[in-house]
Amino acid sequence: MQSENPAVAKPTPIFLATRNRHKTREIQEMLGSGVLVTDATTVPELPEIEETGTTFEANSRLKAEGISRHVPGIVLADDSGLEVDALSKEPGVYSARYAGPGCTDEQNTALVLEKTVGVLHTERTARFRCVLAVAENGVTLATFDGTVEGILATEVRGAGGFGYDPIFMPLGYSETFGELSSEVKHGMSHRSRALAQFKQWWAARQ
Ligand code: ITT
Repeated sequence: MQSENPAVAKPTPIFLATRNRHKTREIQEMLGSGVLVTDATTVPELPEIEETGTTFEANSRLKAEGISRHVPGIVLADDSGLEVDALSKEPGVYSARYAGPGCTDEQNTALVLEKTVGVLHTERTARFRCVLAVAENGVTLATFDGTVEGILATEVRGAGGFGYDPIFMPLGYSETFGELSSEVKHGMSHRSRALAQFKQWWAARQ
């Protein structure tokens, strides 16, 4: 029989107020094995939080506060999306449901490409934004934001990542996030930049 090794520390748990498993996977990868990220897909009885805000910050606070009323300890929420300058910063906070309620990533991506047909390369500037909110017992304790600038591709390229990754080329690259490795994405993404600030805040708190 194997005995437990007291030198091997148990991962610190953190609850992520999301049902988007891609966000959970990315945040778990970036926080590493010292942290165990659980999300709302593991607790079906948690309420659905309506994203009624018009900013990423407002929606991330709504999700963190709403879920932290039902989950002990601190809760992290991520509200994120793509802003396309040629579309007046759409899809923005509507990124997940741009092509309508219940739509797929592929339908959203196709709609952005359709609406930008004929837009010149120099006019195809875009960015991903992410706001992370951390809350406890229904109160937001802090928020952190991150952005990555880039150019919208004219076609879907690559099968990596999720969401709009196959049509977004970060500045300095001719490949999309769908083609680049997750290590490259995590080295510069909107989510990793917001998460770096959260990590500092969390370390100072512990
Ligand atoms: P939760 O509210 O449950 O967290 P959601 O997917 O509805 O999940 P958001 O309202 O924040 O979350 O919408 C985020 C959308 O923005 C996401 O579904 C993608 O379409 C897009 N998005 C965000 N981060 C992205 C990334 O790193 N790569 C590609 N697309 C991303």
